[in-house]
Amino acid sequence: MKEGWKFLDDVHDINSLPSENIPEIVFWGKSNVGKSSLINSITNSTLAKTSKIPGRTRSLVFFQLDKKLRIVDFPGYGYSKIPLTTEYKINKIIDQYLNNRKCIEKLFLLIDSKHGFKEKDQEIIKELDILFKEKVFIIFTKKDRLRNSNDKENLYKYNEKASNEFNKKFFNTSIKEVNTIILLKKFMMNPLMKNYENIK
Ligand SMILES: Nc1nc2c(ncn2[C@@H]2O[C@H](COP(=O)(O)OP(=O)(O)O)[C@@H](O)[C@H]2O)c(=O)[nH]1
Ligand SMILES: [Mg+2]
Repeated sequence: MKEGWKFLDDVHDINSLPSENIPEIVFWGKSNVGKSSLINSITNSTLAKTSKIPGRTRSLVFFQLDKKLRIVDFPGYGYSKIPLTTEYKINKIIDQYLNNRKCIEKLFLLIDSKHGFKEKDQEIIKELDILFKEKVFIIFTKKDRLRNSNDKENLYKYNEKASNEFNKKFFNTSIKEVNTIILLKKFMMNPLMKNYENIK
């Protein structure tokens, strides 16, 4: 069944953010880690622009499900070919959004299953942890790309690091493995279901 996910806005300027009356789930991570692909899988759509070329999202892109929930596709980091002035602008808008936005319900930090945590990822986890604590979750992406037992063993180590060192709940996902998407989607939608039951 098709759900009512729609493109809402593409925000380049902190003064143009949508109203704060709907909970927002942020998808963040390195350029090319699979943010937009995962958003498309979850929303069962092609709303988010995916790319083989990293560094394409340079704004906060909002998608909305009815008047219930939003997804925010964040600009990826770690792509060196972005001009410094552009990078400065992006960092400023991210900083202001994270520090002031009141309707952030969850933050998903995406990590490539094969490559694990890079230095910048770890810095970001620590910063997010201070601001958002238990609202932060780690999502390992592209697990279909793990070829051998060594790769799989490494993912297991990254999973342990997520739980034990960072104290974060995690999900192992692949857009090619629908069960991993369903699990994540359920987790996102659960609070909505609870509200719905309360209303009934
Ligand atoms: N094999 C595989 N490729 C993926 C997966 N998710 C994303 N990709 C590919 O990774 C590249 C970057 O994806 P994209 O969603 O644009 O990353 P973003 O920059 O984080 O938004 C694209 O070529 C995708 O097709 C996955 O689960 N499995
Ligand atoms: Mg993207």
